[in-house]
Amino acid sequence: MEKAWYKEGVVYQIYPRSFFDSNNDGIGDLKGIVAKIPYLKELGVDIVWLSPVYKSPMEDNGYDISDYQDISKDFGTMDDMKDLIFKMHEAGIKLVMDLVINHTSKEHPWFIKSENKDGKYVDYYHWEPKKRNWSSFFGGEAWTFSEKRGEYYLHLFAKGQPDLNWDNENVRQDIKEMIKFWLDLGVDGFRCDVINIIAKNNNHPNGKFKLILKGSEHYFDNPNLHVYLKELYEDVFSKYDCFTVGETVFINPKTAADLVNPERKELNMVFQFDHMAADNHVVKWFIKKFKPFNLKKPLSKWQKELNGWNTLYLENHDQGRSISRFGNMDYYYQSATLLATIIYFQQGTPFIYQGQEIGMTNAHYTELSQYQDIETHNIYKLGRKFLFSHNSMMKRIKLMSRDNARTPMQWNDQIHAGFSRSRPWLEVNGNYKIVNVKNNQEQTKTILDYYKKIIKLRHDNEIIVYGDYEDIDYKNKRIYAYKRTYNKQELYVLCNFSPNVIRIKKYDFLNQKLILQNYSEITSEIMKPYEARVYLKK
Ligand code: TEU
Ligand code: CA
Repeated sequence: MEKAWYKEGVVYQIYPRSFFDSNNDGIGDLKGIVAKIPYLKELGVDIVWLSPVYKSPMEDNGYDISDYQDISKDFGTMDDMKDLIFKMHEAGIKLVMDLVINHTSKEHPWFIKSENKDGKYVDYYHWEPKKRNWSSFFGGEAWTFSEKRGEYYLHLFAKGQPDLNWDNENVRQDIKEMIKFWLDLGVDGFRCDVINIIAKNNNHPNGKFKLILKGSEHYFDNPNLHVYLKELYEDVFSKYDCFTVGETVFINPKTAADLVNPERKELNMVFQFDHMAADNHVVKWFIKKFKPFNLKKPLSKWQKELNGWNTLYLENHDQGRSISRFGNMDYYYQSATLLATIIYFQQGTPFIYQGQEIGMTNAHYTELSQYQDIETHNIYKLGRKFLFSHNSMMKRIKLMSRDNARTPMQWNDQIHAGFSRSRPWLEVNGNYKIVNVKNNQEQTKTILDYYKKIIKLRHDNEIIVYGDYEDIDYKNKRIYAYKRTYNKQELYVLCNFSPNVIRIKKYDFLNQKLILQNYSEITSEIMKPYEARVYLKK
């Protein structure tokens, strides 16, 4: 296994809009991130990934970019961005940006010119004189009529996010130039938004009948994907000391390996979503009761089957909070730390989403009007159209809306949780008086402390980063246990993923050195609810 800084580092994802507001306009910003660098240092993370801060009409909170080489006024200026890169590097933290190149905003000059059939821009996007039946990831149709051009354009996400035509060489050239611009500014890598769907069948045939994502057979696993990713790698990424993590939808360990196997020279790692379906039927709005085994199964599968480097995450800006989905509020500290133990002692690069390290929970909004997210509102409308009741839709939204992850970061118990002195763009979670950074820093035995310990352990023990993975008693539905092996070392993770007190086997490793635990008192063969332990045998 080849060593690399991006395998050894711990990544912290910042959703800039909700992190810290430096000028009190209710929106988090770049200066706000600079102000919190000491916090990131204290936590011990090595790499920060910023969700998009580019110029954007904000139909999808910045995932709709109208200028790749400018910063949204909401967040600051290009000088603020340069300052942030400089100060992060000064603090020894690398900075990774979001790269949204499947689509732009419909306000991007390329799209405006394409609508006007202006010169080389005619085919920068996907156009058809007749509407196709494809459906969008946000619910509803994926082809929308442009009055100006008199044709339909493809948008796999919101109407304001037209998909770029990657078969067009000029598009690829422009994108490559743009990526170089950021790498030359000092950026250390990219999280590549929905990167495995950039290549499409350019005849755009109608899709087969399907309940969701009609038309997806015309862009999933398109062979040109690999051609284009190799081109990006060859012409750009390989020339810098940077890394790429692809966000990849509907992927399995085999198709993922075609992207991340180092010999293929495409991406360094990908985010897969199998374990995000532990409480739903793949489409997150079709919820089902969470069962721990449904989290264990996909996680173990990817550890064992992926021929390449994994990513380790439980949350991001699109997902409900992990404690609310997979934990247990009756055992708040224990279940939050258990989840962290399970995921971050596996092999791969760890990603922590802002607020996860202090145990932030779902938003607990009661009214639809409290939600801002375009996906949430689209889905509500669609659900009602298909005769789901208001209550049924609200139940799904309360668990799954992306806004659950986007509520402002809870810094302290003061007004607006210390995020801003003005009313934030999205309401603060009502539990901020208890759940906040300051309490975590001042009290003993906190979730934040536990995260700091994990990060330090990963830094101090190569076995956690590079060791081989092997399940222990895989079929046990309540115990999640595994072994890591590296050189002559062995590491054991033992978790009781249940609210019951259980008696466990007399495992050999129980007399090894305990390096982490989430209960102060431990009885060797009895495990308390959501108890987690890590043993190291040197
Ligand atoms: O998300 C891609 C994606 O597949 C989403 O539809 C995801 O499944 C959904 O948000 C889960 O609810 C990426 C970004 O992470 C997301 O924030 C953007 O809205 C989307 O791409 C479009 O750029
Ligand atoms: Ca601000």
